[in-house]
Amino acid sequence: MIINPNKLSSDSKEISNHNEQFDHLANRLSKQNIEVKPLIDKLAAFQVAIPSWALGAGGTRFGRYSYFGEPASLEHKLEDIGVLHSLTRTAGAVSLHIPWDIPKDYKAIKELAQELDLKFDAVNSNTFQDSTGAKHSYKFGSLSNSSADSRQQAIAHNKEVIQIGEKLGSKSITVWLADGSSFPGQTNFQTALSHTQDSLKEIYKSLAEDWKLFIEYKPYEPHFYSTVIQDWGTSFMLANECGEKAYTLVDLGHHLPNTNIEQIVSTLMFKGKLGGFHFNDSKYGDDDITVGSIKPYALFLIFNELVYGMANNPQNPELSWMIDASHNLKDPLEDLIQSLEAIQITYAKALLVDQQRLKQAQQQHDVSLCQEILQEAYLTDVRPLVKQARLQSNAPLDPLTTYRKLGVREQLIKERGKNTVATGL
Ligand code: RM4
Ligand code: MN
Ligand code: MN
Repeated sequence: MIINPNKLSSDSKEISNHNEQFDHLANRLSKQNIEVKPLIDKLAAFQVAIPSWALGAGGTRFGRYSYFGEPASLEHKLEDIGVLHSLTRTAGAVSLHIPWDIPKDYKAIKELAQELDLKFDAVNSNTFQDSTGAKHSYKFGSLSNSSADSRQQAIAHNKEVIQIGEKLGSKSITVWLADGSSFPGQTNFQTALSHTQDSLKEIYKSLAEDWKLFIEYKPYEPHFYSTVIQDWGTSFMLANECGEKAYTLVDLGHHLPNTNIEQIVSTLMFKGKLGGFHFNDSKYGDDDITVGSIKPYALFLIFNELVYGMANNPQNPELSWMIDASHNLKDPLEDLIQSLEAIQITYAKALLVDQQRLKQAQQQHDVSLCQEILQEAYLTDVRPLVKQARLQSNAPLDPLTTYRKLGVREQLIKERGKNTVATGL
């Protein structure tokens, strides 16, 4: 389904309401010497990739409930992302998960992506499941497995993922490993780490000059005693061992409760080694729920460091942004619209932080003022800025309401039927 652009414009009453609110805020901000236009441009330019696996109903260990009209093919998935992009103009990329979404016809897929104005962002390998007919199992690990056969198979898979990405115009590969152990004594930590390092170096060798390797970390799950790449330090060390095209990837859900993620982001950007970033929110673990739905202030503090890093760390490359979320109850498209909105809102708030004043207050050890400066930005209702950015990009002022008004899900059910099941988790 492709939304007719004529249906996306907001009505004149909505626009005049918005104009009023926007002018009010813009006036206030210009009195604080904040230039509004460049801020809006930054918001409009901020694009987040949608993973091809996140458009279906997510399951838990206990069940999977469909919400109907799920995408049954990669083409459908691109169309879903196209819907998100036309409603928000901030979802201009797709991140493919292989082997879940191997294109059958590359030319056709590239043409469709172009038509929908979507780029191919990082490609993701998957060695956390056995593919049907696979010769060797990943039950006891992939890149770290004590069996050379399983390791070789996992390395070959990653190389194939790079080749697929090359054909589509991707420029990076994300490696997330489920490798670890569930019982003390089950594996030798050093052997597993050393195998992982060697395997990653082998994969790294097949990267083209302009490609990047992102190494994702996660403390636990699916294994409950140890994970080979458990934290940013391990990922950073491996990235350094591989070389300058290898980077750490931070996924918000991949931390133990209360971890200071903003400080991790800051350290990595200082070292020029933050390559990718996965958005989601969580209460307990890798919950993969809607961005900003649980800890919006934590997200703001993280964004504040990202904004600081983007302005002050030219040694760090442009980041690959992706929403990494799963949808067990909500319509995924609605959930993703809410996540995209939360990202824009939080980014806008972080852009409002008066960095100069903050620096001065920090130098004067004026702790209370430092907090005030952050709060001032955080407590500003920035929604008129986000709406203005959308208006500027010909997107509707209110994407979720428009999605419902246009009856997108109903239309998808009509086109695809009730019982389609998307590949993914
Ligand atoms: C993992 C990790 C990866 C994601 C897979 C599906 O937990 O977050 O980034 O692609 O899940
Ligand atoms: Mn992730
Ligand atoms: Mn995850």
